[in-house]
Amino acid sequence: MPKRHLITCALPYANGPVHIGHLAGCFLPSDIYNRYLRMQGKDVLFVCGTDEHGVPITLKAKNEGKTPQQIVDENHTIIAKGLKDFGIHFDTFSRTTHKLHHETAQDFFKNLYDKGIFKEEVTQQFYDEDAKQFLADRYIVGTCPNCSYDNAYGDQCEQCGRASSPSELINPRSALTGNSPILKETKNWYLPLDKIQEEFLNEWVTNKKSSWKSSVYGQCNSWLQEGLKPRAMTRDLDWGVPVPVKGAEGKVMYVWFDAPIGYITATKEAAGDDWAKWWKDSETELTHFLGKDNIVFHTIIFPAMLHAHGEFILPTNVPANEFLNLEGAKISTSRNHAIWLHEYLEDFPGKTDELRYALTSILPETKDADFTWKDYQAKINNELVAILGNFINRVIVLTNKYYDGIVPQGSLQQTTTEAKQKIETALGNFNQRQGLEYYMEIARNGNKYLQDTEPWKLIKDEANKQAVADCLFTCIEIVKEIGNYAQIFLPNTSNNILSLLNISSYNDTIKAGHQIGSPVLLFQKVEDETIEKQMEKLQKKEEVKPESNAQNGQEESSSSIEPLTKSEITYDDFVKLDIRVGTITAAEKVKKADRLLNITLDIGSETRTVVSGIAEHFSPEEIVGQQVTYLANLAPRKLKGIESSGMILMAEDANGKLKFVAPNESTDSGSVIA
Ligand code: B3M
Ligand code: ZN
Repeated sequence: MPKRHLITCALPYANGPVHIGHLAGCFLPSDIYNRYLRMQGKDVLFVCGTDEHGVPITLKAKNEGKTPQQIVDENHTIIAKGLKDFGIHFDTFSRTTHKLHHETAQDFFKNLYDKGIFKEEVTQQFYDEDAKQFLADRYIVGTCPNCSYDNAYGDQCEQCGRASSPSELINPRSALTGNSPILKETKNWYLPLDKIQEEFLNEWVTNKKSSWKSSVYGQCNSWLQEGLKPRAMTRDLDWGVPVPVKGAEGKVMYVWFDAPIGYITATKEAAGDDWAKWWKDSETELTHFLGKDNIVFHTIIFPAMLHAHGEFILPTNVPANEFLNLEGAKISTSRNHAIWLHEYLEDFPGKTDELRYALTSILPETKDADFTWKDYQAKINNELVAILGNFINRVIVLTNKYYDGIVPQGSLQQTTTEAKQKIETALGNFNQRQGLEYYMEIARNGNKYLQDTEPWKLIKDEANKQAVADCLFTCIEIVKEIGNYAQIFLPNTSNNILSLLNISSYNDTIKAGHQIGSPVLLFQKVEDETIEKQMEKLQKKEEVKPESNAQNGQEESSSSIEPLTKSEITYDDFVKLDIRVGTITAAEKVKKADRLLNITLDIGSETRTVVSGIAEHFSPEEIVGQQVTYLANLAPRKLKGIESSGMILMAEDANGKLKFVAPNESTDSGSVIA
């Protein structure tokens, strides 16, 4: 059992505000985990802040005729407010432009430098002679060798998504002046990731195999299998943390070097002189929350830095999430296909728990998820209003009606212990969607209990007086439990329930004779009109601009540094796959799972059941008769209680649309694909 828990949430990049993808990717999951641990009485510190260095900020400043500092000041304020309004409860929300951060990052760099960890290397880099500065990859534009888009960046083409390096661009030009850059020598300091891999990372990562999410471990492992290369930790740029060594004048740290050190700075801000126990005591458990595009930085580069330094603990877990899509398409800040927190707050004042709920119920924990306004409406109307709100309202109304709001003397007929245990186990394992489902079970069971007991019938007969009292006494306890766990998922609602129950804390015991409050509805129905308006707004907002896939605004998403290709496999590996043609003979929706279809597949020799996450793309009726490509020997697994054998392989286009992969003419079910 760790003595204390340090939770970090990836630092949002301060070149723009944050949207629901960020909320679902890491803010909500980290906040839920933080609230869950605190409820268990654990010693917790939860830190975050804005990541304020890097090239995109300097480019934005230039385009808008502002200074980089102005850009990050503006965005820090907007981001901090949005997160606070959504109840994301950091102990501190710091900034990487703070003086303390510069000092902390410089101490760290100096420590590695003094130990002789860095390799100094002189390389040729593009240089703009008019602007008199070296050009970061983002400052170089040219024609993409892949799709011929002529405004591709040096590190990535925004049209086709291809990661590249500036030297691959056709006709490279400087984004500052439009001139053709020249190549000029410059010295930089490299972290020898190849060496650190050998002496440390390989083994450290291998040990995480059973405790980390398979997606996180898998990504990490594929980087290691490709073999890491030394990576420059300094840049020729004038915006960032100055490199504190001789010969590095005018250079700053690579933004991904200083950003994670921001977690340490934020800890210092929160804990003052006491900060070191959070980072240097092996009894602290460190958990990093982030989106999948930041995995490599938190599982490889930052741990390599911490290891090289030697005095710091390393993360115990990095429960990264996948991406959230919006209305079936990737969230894109450049196309403005996004729901920004500050806009939601304007359109839905006071309705932050509603969005927290809708997002938590679809968190992209194991694969990309899709937010739709229709689903938002359904979740609120059919779950928050119809189940949770309805139960609580009935209990408060009945208690007021039968007992003038005074809790009757009764005995507990039901407990919520089982649901509580299930919630806690799920949250402890980072299964937060599931945790929310168990949470709603408390309200569902409460409704059922009330419905089965029918106090409104019992009350008619004096002989049942005690039974009515027992029922409402029990229901009030259930309401209290719902309020108690709402502290994790729905913080405003939790406060509202305190007022309904007229108590000041969930530690208070509610005894007979206690006066509760009057009924007030916790949630309002979302009308069709409201949703239609939002959908229209989304369409109007979108300008036709080339799309950027990354859900970050950072200088380099992981895909733009090295291609995220899977590692090579041998022919022997390949022949292990038993791929067949199958024919769908029946399909139906899986209950309580919007994305899943239960498919019956004819594979010639037998019939298989496959649960497939394609329900949002195809209706059951339209796919019967469809031939598919089927991976037959994938180990079976249970999904929503149904055993699913094998997997139907799908093609996904650039817009995230799924398509079946079928033989070009109908063939026998079971035909082998090889
Ligand atoms: N700022 C993520 C991003 O921009 C990046 C995270 C830093 S965490 C140390 O999406
Ligand atoms: Zn391209």
